[in-house]
Amino acid sequence: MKAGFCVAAGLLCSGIAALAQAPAAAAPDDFVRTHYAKFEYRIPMRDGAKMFAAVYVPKAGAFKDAGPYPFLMTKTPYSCGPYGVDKFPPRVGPSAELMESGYIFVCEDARGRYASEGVFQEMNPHIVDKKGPKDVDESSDMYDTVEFLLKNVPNNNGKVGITGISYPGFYTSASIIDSHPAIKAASPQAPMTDLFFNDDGYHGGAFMLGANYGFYRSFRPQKNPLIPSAPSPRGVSNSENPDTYATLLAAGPTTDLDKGKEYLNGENWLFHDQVMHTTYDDYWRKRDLSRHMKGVHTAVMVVGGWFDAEDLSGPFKTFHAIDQYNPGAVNTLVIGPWTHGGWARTDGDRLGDVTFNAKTSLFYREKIELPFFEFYLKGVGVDKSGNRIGPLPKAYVFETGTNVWKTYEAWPPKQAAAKTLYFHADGKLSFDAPSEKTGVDEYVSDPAHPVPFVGYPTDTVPQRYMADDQRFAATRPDVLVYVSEPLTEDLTIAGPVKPKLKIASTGTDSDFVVKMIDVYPYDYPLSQGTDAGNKRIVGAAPVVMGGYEQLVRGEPMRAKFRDSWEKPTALVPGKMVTLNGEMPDVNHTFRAGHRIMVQVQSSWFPLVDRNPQTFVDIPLAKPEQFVKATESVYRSADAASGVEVLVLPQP
Ligand code: PG9
Repeated sequence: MKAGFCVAAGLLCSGIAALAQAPAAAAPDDFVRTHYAKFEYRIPMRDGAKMFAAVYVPKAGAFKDAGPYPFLMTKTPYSCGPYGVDKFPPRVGPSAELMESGYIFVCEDARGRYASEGVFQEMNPHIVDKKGPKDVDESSDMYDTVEFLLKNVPNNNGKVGITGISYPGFYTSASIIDSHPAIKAASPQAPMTDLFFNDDGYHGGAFMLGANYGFYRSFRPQKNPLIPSAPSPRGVSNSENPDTYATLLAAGPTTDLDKGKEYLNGENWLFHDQVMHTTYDDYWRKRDLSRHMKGVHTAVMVVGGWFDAEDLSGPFKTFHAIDQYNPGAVNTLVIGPWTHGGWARTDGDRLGDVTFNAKTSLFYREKIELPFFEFYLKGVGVDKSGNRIGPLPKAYVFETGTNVWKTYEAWPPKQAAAKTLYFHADGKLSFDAPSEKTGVDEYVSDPAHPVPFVGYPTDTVPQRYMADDQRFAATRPDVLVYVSEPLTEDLTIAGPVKPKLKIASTGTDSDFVVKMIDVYPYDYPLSQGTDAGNKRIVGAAPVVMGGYEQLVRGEPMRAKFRDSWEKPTALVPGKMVTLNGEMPDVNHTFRAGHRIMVQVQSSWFPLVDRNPQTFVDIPLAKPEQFVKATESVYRSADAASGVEVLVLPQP
């Protein structure tokens, strides 16, 4: 097959199972076929590998704007199907609004995935000092791709946009390092940035078992990129217990999972790598994209969701890295009340039992995302309603609690000031530091009976968990609860949430999970529930929201990493140590009448793998190494514990 073009008869064009990139658009189902002509290319990279690209070019007369058109690209490891110039997906591009505006949409299979040649690497590491054409990475591949497209695709205006969510978000960020001058707009969305530091792999040093257990059942190495192994569903099959709390508790150490049939009997090296690199070693350091975000010459809009259970941290890391290494760059952060990719896939008006009183995703797609690309790729200065559009504010964020969009000149806002909420006797919480000479709260943590992360059976990680009611946990003897008095006025926090604990354990390792919670007043009105997929349950019994304990932010901290992510150290049983952490940012208002709650526990299962509470390489822990431990949290004048937040002045 000659480079650069695919013929309809070849293997490449066979109908490889298409993974729908996104839900069907509101436009007629045949909109893509009637408005776009499809081409397929095999684009040669400098090392000789050919990347597959599906290109959709506006048909003459199909749009008011006759072109020439900019490119709007995405790169994905999840397939650019359906393959074949006579096969069309239900939608092209990130939104119906953009599809209906007219762009040259390009989807490129990632190196070594599906119809692209080369060798796939998880979060393909960036090569700083390239010595020759064999030294290739996402930056060089994108440069070569753009050069090819500009020369070979008809009716283009010489400008390129790149965008994508999750892994495609990673490819967007990695592609704009030393960016090609034709790239004028990039939007990394929920970009994986550092899998070990609070993206998909590890949080606070603890392995995110539930999500990875599901994801790697379908994300597998492909022996021959042209004939991918059929992905298995992320959830469990009907023959398995649909409650992974029970199945993963019975499964024992994660190394046994790794050898299981669902992970190709240990041959799914993608999962194996995630499980076995349990410290911040060179495997992770090479893949920390934030340290390479240099030479960014394009306008950037980083997008994320406050309730993104997979890549919440990545958007903040990428946004701050671009500012750090590219002073003066056009770089905006947009964060809404969304789950992973929710801004492209939902109305954004609710999550579980919590409502946001507005279709935030529709607002984002029409008033933020569409103008961003129209402005930088087409030079359009007004939106559909005739309002002027132009550079976005530095930070464009949705404030939960008050449920309003806010803009700031910096993120976190310069006006926010650090204050600590301290733990007190009798489960009290306040901004006053403790004065008592002594004070400690204790509980027994038993790895055989870990604290669940949700109060209902589930076979996946329902994204609604990030705003779910915590009353199911509050009554457990192995959960500490600290709660403030009802607030007399609104209290708004904006930025990272930093637990600062003084702890001890009778074990030689332990986890401490800190959850910040918004407690609703008892007279709060009922709400209609939704299922784990965030769909309204018609006819469902109303949810009692009075006293609801809404999770605002929660994260684990694995005590062995308290001094070093590279070299973990054991706890000395009974000896008090300092355990500080940083949880991903929030922008939440605790309304007047609400109370602030903090819960502390030593397991969060099966969201997080169990800590045996013995100092050991956890995937290899033996069953007998899983031991009960008495955990102590100190709250005295000389050994205070609490959570530091950034408080915004009330308007
Ligand atoms: N963020 C998802 C993921 C990527 C890599 C490892 C695990 C999960 C995703 O791309 O959907």
